[in-house]
Amino acid sequence: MPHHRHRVSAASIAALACAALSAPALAAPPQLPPAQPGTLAGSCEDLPARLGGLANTVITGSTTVPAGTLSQGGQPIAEHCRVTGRMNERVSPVDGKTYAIGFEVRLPKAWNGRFYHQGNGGIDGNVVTALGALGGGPLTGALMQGFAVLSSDAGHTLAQGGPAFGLDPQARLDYGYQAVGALTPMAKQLIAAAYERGPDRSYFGGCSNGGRHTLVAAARYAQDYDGFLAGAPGYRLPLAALANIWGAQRYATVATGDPLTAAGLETAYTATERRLVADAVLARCDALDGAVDGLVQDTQACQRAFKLRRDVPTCTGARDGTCLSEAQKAVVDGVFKGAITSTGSRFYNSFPYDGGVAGSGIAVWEFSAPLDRDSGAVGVIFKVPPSTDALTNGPAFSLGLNIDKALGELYATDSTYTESSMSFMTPGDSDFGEVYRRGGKILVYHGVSDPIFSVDDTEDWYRGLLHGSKGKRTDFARLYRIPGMGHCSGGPATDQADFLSPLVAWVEQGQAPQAIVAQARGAGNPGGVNADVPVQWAADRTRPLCPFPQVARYNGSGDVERAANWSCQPKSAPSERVARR
Ligand SMILES: [Ca+2]
Repeated sequence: MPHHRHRVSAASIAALACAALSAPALAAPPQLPPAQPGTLAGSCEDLPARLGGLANTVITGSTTVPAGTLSQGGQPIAEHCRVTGRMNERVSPVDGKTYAIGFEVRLPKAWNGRFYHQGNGGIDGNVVTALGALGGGPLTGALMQGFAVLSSDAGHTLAQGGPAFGLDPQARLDYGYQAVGALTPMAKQLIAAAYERGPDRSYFGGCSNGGRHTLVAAARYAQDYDGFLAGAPGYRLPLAALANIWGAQRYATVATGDPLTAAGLETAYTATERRLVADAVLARCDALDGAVDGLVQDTQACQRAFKLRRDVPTCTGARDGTCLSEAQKAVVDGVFKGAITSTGSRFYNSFPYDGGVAGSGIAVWEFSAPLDRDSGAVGVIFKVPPSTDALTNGPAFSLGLNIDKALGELYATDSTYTESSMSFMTPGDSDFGEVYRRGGKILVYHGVSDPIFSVDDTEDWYRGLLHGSKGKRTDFARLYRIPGMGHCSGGPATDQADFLSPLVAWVEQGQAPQAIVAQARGAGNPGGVNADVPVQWAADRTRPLCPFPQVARYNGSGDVERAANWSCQPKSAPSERVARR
């Protein structure tokens, strides 16, 4: 049966707070000792011989990568050893194809004593270079910082047929979580052979589907890792993908072009009209944080202050970019309110109105992805039974999909597919107690204008996490919202921040992260320029990202472009302050 999450009500929070007062305190979790540096022992080329064999693993290469061969953010990466291989090679009894879990591990000569498991994005299927690239524009990655970094294809290759791997039940499970379970002990053995000791501390990180991998690892493999860095975690990814298809079906009702093409579907809600809505949001919400600066820090207050129907003009004649039709308003507002079944039951979360709702990444996620990505994911990887027509005609599959029926199929099993996608893709009902008890920490970040995985959904997960233990367990997980940011990066936002260093300091030194300073990637940024940064902003604008539910506010004096003149304050603005505007 579908499992529907509900927003935690104020009354239930109050009840839980009272329960917390009388609940016995749990033993404080241990403080994990910090990692110690090490050096690659012996030659990289001889490493396979020193390994003495790894279970179910074929090593296909072990080669020294000289300093400067790779670079990140314009900086050279130091000498390291690249080991490639594959695990669990097998022939599928369902589709007859050969599958394996492909991987690479990059082992720095000068090692910081840590292991970083890099979660990759999309539907995986490629061994993305194990740089340990971090959220937003690249600063340094984990490899550059001296971590030993693992990357994998999660058990299938896109070259073999894209989402068609979903026809093989084991490939589904590997993609969901079992590749992580196979790879982790292998990588730790490899590290132990390379440095003559295993990693002192282990981390898991990624954004999007990589963020999902991270939270699933925290739920299922908590004993193997100490720190988890989850960006835009699509922790209910099958529901998010189905919700996006639902949105496309809604947009199709007001498209003037052919909705079976991305360009045609986008005629439902054009770039000019998205800019109109973004400007209307800013007119109501920008000043709520004390500065009219093109960023809406107080997301909650903005949802009370902005009303699409009231604040955007309604067309009286033809659409000309200065108004939305009544029908468009119903569709757009419906998409922001969240996907529903035919009987009005919400099966995925709302999305907040924010200054980033016209970001350049929106069109891809809203109008292209439902036709060419979510179709394959929902149709072939997530549904039981799968629908192969999603492989041959994604747009027709998505726009013709019976949402109610498909929703049930995300939770379904049969004799071939014995685990549902809502089981293998999600952390389930885990309270992450194992992470807490071993002294592990979870740091999550999420763009407020992410159009595919809702920040509201992540907030609900976070509230549930803190209150799920009846208040007994707190402060082992933190969430940072990034106003204006789209999916993982981009949008009119300060989207460049180092989350890994604060996570390491939290895990290894017990220093709980507070405000984390983020920077805009305007003109001249060495990590790559974000074209969504408005020209009115300082190119290197900084802002504090605040631990949820804190909100950044301008102090009222000093250069508005600098994070130093902003403070994280406890909560959203009082309603009366919003109402006065
Ligand atoms: Ca503002």
